[in-house]
Amino acid sequence: MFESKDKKLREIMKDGKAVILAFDHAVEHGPSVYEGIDISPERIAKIAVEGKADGIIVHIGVAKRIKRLVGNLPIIVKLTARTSLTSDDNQIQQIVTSVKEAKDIGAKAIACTTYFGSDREAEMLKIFEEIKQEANKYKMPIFGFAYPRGKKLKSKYDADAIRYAARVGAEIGFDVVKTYYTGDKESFSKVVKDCFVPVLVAGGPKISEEKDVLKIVEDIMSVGAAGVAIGRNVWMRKDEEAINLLKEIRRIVHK
Ligand code: FBP
Repeated sequence: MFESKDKKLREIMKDGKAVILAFDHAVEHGPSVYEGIDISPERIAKIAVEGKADGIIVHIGVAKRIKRLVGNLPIIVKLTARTSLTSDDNQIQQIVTSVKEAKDIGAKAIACTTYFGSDREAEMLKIFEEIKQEANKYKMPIFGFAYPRGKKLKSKYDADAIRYAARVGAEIGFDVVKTYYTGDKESFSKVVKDCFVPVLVAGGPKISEEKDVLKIVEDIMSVGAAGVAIGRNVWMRKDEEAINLLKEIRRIVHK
């Protein structure tokens, strides 16, 4: 049966907005960083389902494990990876899962990271082109993580660099861009204005007060963001707090 990318995207972003739970961190940062937190796939799936997320971003191993637990919750499989065991100068993510593999387990979309500005940017652009060809073939929407990197940057949260990375993501074929928050509404409004596809915001490192997380969500939504793809700020809390916070985020994003 013919299925368009748009139809699949609408299953995740019914009103053009989305609250996605992100969980690729044990690959990117390693388990010991999350000592004391239950990072089992089953727990994260339960938080996503009970918190009524619009989707969950995971690697293929987690996707296979949670598939039967999540019911209709759309799974977005992340295709690229790097670990923190490699040198900080080695800013590249390699393809570790194919679009076909993601589709075969029932994923509704795929995700991949591109580090714009990295010394290895050219390789990453080539990797994205390979992913895009396959994603187009299988009609899978692409959630592209547009993250600035590189020696020219003082910080990866530099507002102009985030604006630039998000724009490039839209130009080269990301269906949805996920990027960092710039830290203030004014600069983030420029990121959204110049990025002609929906922009989701990453949550970043855990913020202790929930009200401060919700304030960021209010702020980004007020300047036109399409929602969040948030991880640590949700699942690093106790189960009930995580679930309630997700619901609160939902209330703001979908209002
Ligand atoms: P968070 O909401 O926890 O920041 O998760 C979003 C995310 O994009 C993850 O998917 C990814 O592992 C992480 O941020 C990467 O963050 P960083 O580039 O700071 O390592």
